[in-house]
Amino acid sequence: MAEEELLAIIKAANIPDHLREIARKISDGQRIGREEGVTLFTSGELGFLGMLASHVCHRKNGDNAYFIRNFHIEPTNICVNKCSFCSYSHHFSATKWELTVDEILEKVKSQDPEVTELHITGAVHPDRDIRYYGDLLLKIVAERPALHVKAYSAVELDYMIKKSGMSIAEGLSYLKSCGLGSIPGGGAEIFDETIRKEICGMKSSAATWLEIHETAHKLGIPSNATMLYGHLENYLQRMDHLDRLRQLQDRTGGFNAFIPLKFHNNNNAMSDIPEVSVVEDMKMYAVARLFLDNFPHIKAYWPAVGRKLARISLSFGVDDLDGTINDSTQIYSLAGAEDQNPVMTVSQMVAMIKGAGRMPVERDSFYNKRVDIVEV
Ligand code: V47
Ligand code: SF4
Repeated sequence: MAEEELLAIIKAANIPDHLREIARKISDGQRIGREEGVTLFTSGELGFLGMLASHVCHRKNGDNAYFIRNFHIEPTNICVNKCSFCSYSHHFSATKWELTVDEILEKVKSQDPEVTELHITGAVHPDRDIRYYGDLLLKIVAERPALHVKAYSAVELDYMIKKSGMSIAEGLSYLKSCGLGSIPGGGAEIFDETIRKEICGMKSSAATWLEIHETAHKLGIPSNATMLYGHLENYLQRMDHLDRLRQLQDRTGGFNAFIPLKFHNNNNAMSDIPEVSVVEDMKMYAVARLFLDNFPHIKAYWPAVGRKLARISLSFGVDDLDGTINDSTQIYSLAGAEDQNPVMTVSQMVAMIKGAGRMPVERDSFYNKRVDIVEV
């Protein structure tokens, strides 16, 4: 939709003046503030938010909706922390696992040669240090040199780097030299200190999470950012989280994608909290797209949100559906997400994106289009 068309709709639409003013700012490419974000959550109707977010999404990425051929490895669920929302760590899950290096390498070897990215994240194991994780990267890269390895959340990194006695910059440089390509967005949860203390008080602080990502960006290691929403936090706390990310991105430009993660309430210490509605999920995607004007991509992680909603999210500011995943991730299946065995073929991914009226683009880890995009 062209700017003039959007402006005409905004002018004609029967919307209150304060929302019209926010829409005008967005159409003009101006930044909106935290309070305006809260207003969008509280009084922006879903259709209105979808229209604005789709407009901004199109301005940034055209009709493109990205996916990647990837797979996940979760090395262990044995954790030094005890986050209340977690269904995955050995504290709550019925199973307890730690893969050996050989088992991890077996998973790498057995992947389709067309897969381009490996995502590694897991619990914070008390006995494993930075040399273990560095050696693991070296072995993976020796096995599959072309594979991009996006590995270790800031919380895992914080633990292994502190244990080694290195500074953050030294630890990250060492891991980069072993083959670390980028850092996933996990562990951000919610930055607001009061809520963070309540739901994951043992975890690395918000300041540490942000410092690790900022240092990584300065070392040329890109990363993603997440936010766990739909539990105890209020709208202002969500906006505070987005604002801290936007400020960091202004300084470094190192974030690729923002991924809102909906809280799932099965099998954890927060099971009494009901999950938020689909309307709330779509509002979250849209407000993220409208506020994070310096983030190139908003990702719907389909194993967390479900296939149907992932498709709908493409009309609420989302331009990335993550990937084919393969069946090894358990974080969401254990927390009650609909997909117990998350895997999608390229054909399914392409069909899903086309069904939403968007252009499927197979990307690499840096959002470059792969030349051999598969048409089905
Ligand atoms: O930090 C854990 C979340 C995250 C629950 O960077 C839960 O491309 C909802 O960060 N309900 C880890 N969420 C996963 C993650 C991620 C996933 C996909 C792609 C990328 C990326 C990153 O999972 C944790 C936490 O926020 N999580 N338990 C739960 N019960
Ligand atoms: Fe451990 Fe991560 Fe679960 Fe927290 S969310 S208990 S850090 S595995």
